[in-house]
Amino acid sequence: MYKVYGMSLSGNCHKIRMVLDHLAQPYEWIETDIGQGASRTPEFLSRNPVGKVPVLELPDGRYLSESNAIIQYLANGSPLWPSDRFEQADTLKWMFFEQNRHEPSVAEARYIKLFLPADSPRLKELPGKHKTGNEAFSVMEQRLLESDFLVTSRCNVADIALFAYTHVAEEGGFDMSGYPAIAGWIERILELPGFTRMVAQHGL
Ligand SMILES: N[C@@H](CCC(=O)N[C@@H](CS)C(=O)NCC(=O)O)C(=O)O
Repeated sequence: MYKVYGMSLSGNCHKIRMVLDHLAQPYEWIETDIGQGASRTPEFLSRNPVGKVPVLELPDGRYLSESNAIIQYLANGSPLWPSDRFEQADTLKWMFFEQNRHEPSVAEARYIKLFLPADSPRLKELPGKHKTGNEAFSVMEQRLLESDFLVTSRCNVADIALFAYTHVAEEGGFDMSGYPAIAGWIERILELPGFTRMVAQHGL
């Protein structure tokens, strides 16, 4: 059985839960509180020297880190990973977009607002994060005005990668009312089996 070292309120970790639940794969979730330094212990660093969750432990004892690498590994061979070569590359394109353009703005704004004290000097970063986050949402909105999902007409791992922090963007102070196509896409994803919102129901 797979083991997932993750924090339930992290979007990067929620991606793994969604793919495993959707594919009905059994797994053990090991709640790892990064706020308490649990990702920086020598034991954790032996699983991922970068010191970040999520980490997947395979049944044979190997470890895999980086959320998008993990979901690609899990999805390979399922309908969540396309068989067409161009669609595979296009899926990766959106997953790189998520890590390079979306996550550093959208996830970081949420982190600053939800997890840092109200007098944190990092609060002054929020306007910049909102500007670049909205630029990323505009790119997604444009695509989703013409297609039900990001790559093809079916949901795949690129949608899951970008859903993770988009569906909780309001928690980072984003006004999502100007993105109706993104709102429809979020609802379509939530209608699929195993796909859930990231909420405290998962053990916190
Ligand atoms: N690119 C990585 C980012 C992982 C990441 O930033 N994890 C955060 C939680 S969302 C973390 O573990 N932070 C702990 C730390 O930096 O000490 C991925 O997608 O897995």
